[in-house]
Amino acid sequence: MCSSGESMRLLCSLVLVLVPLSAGYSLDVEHSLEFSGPSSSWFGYSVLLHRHGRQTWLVAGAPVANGSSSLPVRSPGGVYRCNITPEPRTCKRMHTEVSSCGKTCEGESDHQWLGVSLSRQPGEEGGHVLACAHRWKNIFYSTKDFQSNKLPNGVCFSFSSDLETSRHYIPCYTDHQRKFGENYASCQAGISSSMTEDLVIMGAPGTSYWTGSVIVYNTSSRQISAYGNDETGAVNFGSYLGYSVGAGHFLSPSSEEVVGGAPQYNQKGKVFIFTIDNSRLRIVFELPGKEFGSYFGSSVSVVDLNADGLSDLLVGAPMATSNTREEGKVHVYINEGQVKLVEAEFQLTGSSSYAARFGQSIANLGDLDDDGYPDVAVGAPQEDDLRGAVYIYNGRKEGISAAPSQRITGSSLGHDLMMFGQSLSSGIDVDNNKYKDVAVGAFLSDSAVILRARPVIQVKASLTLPDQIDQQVALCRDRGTPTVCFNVTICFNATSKHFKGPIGILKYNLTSDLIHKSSFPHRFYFHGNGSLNSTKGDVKTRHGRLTCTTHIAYQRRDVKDIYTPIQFEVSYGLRETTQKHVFKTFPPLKPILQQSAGQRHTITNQTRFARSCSLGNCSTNMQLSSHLVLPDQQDFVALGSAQTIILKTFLLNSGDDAFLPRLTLRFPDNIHYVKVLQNVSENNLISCDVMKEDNSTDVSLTCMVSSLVLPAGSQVSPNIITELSVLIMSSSGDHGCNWFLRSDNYEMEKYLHDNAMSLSFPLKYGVNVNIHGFVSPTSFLFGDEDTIPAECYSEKLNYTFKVLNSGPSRSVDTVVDIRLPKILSPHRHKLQKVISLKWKLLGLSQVSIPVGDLLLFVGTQFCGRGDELCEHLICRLGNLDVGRDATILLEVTLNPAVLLQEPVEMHKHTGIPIEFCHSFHKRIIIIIIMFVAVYLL
Ligand SMILES: [Ca+2]
Ligand SMILES: [Ca+2]
Ligand SMILES: [Ca+2]
Repeated sequence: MCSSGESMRLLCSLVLVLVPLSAGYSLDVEHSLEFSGPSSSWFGYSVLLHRHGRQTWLVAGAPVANGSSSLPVRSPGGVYRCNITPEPRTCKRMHTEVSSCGKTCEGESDHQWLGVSLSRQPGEEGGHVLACAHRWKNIFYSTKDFQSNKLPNGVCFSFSSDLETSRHYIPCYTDHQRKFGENYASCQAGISSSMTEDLVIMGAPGTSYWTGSVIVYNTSSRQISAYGNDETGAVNFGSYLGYSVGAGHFLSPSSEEVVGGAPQYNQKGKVFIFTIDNSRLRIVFELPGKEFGSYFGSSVSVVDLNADGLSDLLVGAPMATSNTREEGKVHVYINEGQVKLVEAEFQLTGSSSYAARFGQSIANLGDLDDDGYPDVAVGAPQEDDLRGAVYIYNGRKEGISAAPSQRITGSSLGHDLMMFGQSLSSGIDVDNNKYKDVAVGAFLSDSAVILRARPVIQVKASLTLPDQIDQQVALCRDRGTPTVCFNVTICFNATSKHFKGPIGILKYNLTSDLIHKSSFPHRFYFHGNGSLNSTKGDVKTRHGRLTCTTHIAYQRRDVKDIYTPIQFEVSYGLRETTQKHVFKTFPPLKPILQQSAGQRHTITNQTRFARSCSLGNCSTNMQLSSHLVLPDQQDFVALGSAQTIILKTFLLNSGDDAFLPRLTLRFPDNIHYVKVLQNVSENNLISCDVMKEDNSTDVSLTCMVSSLVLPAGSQVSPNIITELSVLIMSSSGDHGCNWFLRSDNYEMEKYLHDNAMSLSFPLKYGVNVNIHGFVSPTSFLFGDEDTIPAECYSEKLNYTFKVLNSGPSRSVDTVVDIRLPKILSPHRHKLQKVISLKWKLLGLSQVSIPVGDLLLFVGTQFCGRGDELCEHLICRLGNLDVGRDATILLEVTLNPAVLLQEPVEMHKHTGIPIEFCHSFHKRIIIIIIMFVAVYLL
C-alpha cells in the first residue's frame, strides 16, 4: 500500500520510521513472576534465588512474620522457599530451630527478625543458604537476674542445598557473658551476610558499643576471624561496622578479602576492606564517605565491573541528599590492583527522585547481556511514593555505564507492589534459557518478583560504499536520463552465545547523505519505499551467517557541493514477533539485540567525490591580507566621532578548491559592524552575520562568498570592504581585531600561517575645547585722587570665562589654568587681588576655592605660559562631555596705585589699552588682563 504516488510515499515515510525496539534492556517486564507471602510479614525484605539440581527456588525473608501455630513465639519472622514454576507458585516456611546454644545460654526468638538477610554459596548448582535473625537473644542471665539485659547475639541458620536441614551459628555467644554492650554481647550478628566457597561472613554492628565488627567463619578450617578494635582505634564507637558485608579479590585476583560497611562512622560513613590474618581481620583499605547523614556504606556490592580479575566495589549511600532529600546515590570504585580503589568520576543516581533511597540495595547480576562485563542492579525502594524502582547498569571496559540501560518501576509491573527494590538477588537461571534472572523484593506488599532475562543477539553490521564517486561517469539511467549512481551494500551477521532459536527478521533504515550542508538538499536519493532520502528493508538472518542486501543511490543533478563527504547511515533492529506459548512452561522471551558501549544499532560509513587536485589531500592554500583605513588619514580613531573605519581585505587561494570559504572577524563589543560594501561581481557577493560570543565580550562577524567556492588559483576581487564604527562610550587605548580565514576543505599545516591576521588601531580622545571670556565692568572712571570717589579705589572686576567642548570626544579631566599679571612693570605696585574664584559645569553644583591672602604681588607684569612670577589659578573642571560648557567666575580688586602711572608707559609695558575719559576729563582704563591656558590631559 506504500507503493504508488508521491503523497502516499511521504505518508508512508512517516509511518515507517523505526520504533524503539525494546522498552528496556535486558530484563523482561511483560512476564514477571510474582510471589506472595503472609500479609504484614514483610515477605520480600530479603530475597535469594537458589538452585538445587533441577529445582529452583525463590527464598524470601519475612522478618516480622508471626510464628507458626505450633510455637508460642511472638513475631519471630520467617524464611520461605517458593517453587519457581509457571503456575501455581506456592511458598513454604523453612524450619529453623536453636536446640541448644551453650552453657550460659537460653535462646529467645521473639522479634528476632529471622530473614533480615539471606545469602548463598556461589555457583549455579547448589550450595548452602544462610538466613539470619540479628535480634535473636540470649536471655540466660535476664531470666535469673532481673537487672541483667537480654543479649541480642543474633543467629544465622545454614541450610543444606536442598533447603531441608539447617544448622545454626551464634558467633557472638561466649560462656558467662552477661554485660550488655561490651565486646560481642549485643553484636546482632547476621544483620548482613555473605558467603564464598569457604567463608560465612556475618556483619555484627552491635559489637563493642556499636563500634561493630565483621565475623568470618571458615567452613574448611573451622576458624573464626573477627575485627576487634585494634590498637589503632581505626573504627569509632557507634560506627555500625558490619551493617553491610561482602567479599572479593581486592589485593590480587587470587586473594580473598572481606568488606564491611560502617554507615555511622563519623556520621559520614566508611567502608573497610580487611584481609584475614588468622583470627583477626586486619584493615587494608578504607573508603571514607563524604556527606553527613548519607549512610554511605549501608550497602556494598563486590563486582568485577571491568572483568580484569580484580574485584571492584559499589557502595550505596541511600540517604545522600543532592537537590531535594534522600535521593540516594551509589559510589563506584575501580580496583587498580593491590586494593588501590579509585573512585569513578561520576556516581550512579538513578532518577534522582525525592526520597527514592537509591542505593538501598545493590546486586551483582553477572553478565546479563553477554558482552563480557558483569552488570548490576540498584534498588530505589522508596521512589515513586514507596512503590519503588530498580535500575540496571552495565559493566564496561572502563568500569560501568553512567546511565542505566533499564529502569523498572514497581508500579509498571501491574501488581500493587510497595518498596519494590528493597532487596535483590541474581545468579540463577530460573527458566533454563541460559540467562540468569533477577529477584526483587517488595516487602511492604509482602511480595517478591522474578524478572527473567531475555536472550541476547549480537549483530555485526557493515555498510559498504565505493571509495569515491566519479561525477563524470553516469552509470545509471533515471527516468531516461543518464544519472550518476553507486551501490550501497548492507550486511548483517547475527550470533548468540546461548540463544538457539530462530533470530528472525532484522529490519533496517538506510539514510543518505547524513552530513550534507543544511542549506542544500541531500545529494543522493533512493528509489523504492520510504522517502527519497531514506529507504528501509528486511533481512532474514540465520545464526552466524552473513546476509547482505544492496541499494542504489542516485545523485541529484544540481549538486554544487562536491567537497563535503557523503555519509550514509543504517539503523537496524529485531522485528518483534509473537512466540508460541507452550503450556506448562514459562512464556518464551523475545531475544534482544546487544547494546555494547556507545553502540545503538546504528552504523555509518562515508565516501567522497573524486577530484583532481594538485596538492596532497587536495589541500587549499588560502591567504588573507587586510588593512585598516582610519578617518582623515589619521593614525588613530577619535572617540565619539561618528566616522567609520574601513577594513579592506583581500582573499587568495593558491591551492586546490576551497568550499564555503569564510572569513571571521573577532572584535571587542565596543566596535560596531556597519556593513560590507558590495562592490564586487555578482558571483562574489559577500554576506556577513554578527554573533555575540558566549562568555566573552567579543563579537564575531562571519562573512561568506556567494559563489560558495574559492576555486583553485583564484581570488576574491576586488577587495572586501567592511565598515566598522566605534561606540561613543568606549575607553581609549589600543583596540584590536583578528581575521581568520577557513573553508570546509583541508589545508596543510604549512599553509595556515597566512590565514589569520591581527589588526590594531588606537582609540584616542580628540577634542576641540574653546574658552572665551569677558570682564565686568568693562571700564570704570579714574581721576585725581582728590576727586575720585572712594569706591574707585576698591574697584572690583568680575571675569567670566566660558569653556566649551565642541568634541568629538568627551574632554576628560579638563583643567583651566588662569594666569594673572601680578604687577605693572616697571612699577612694583601690586596690580590686583583675587577675591573669589568659582566655576560650575552645566547641571553641576558650583565649585569654589578659598583664596584668602594668597596673593602678594611681586615680579613682572606680563604673563606667558609657564611664567612663574605670574599668579596662576587652576580650575579642575573634570569631564566635559561633547557640547557642554563650564563657567568660571573670577572676582578681583584692582590696586588704584597702579592707575597713577603714566598711561603711555602702562600701555607700552602691559599691552593694556588706556583711554582718556573725555566727558569727565578723567582717564579711562579698559582692562583686559588675562591669560588663559587650557590643558587637555
Ligand atoms: Ca575489576
Ligand atoms: Ca554485561
Ligand atoms: Ca533465565
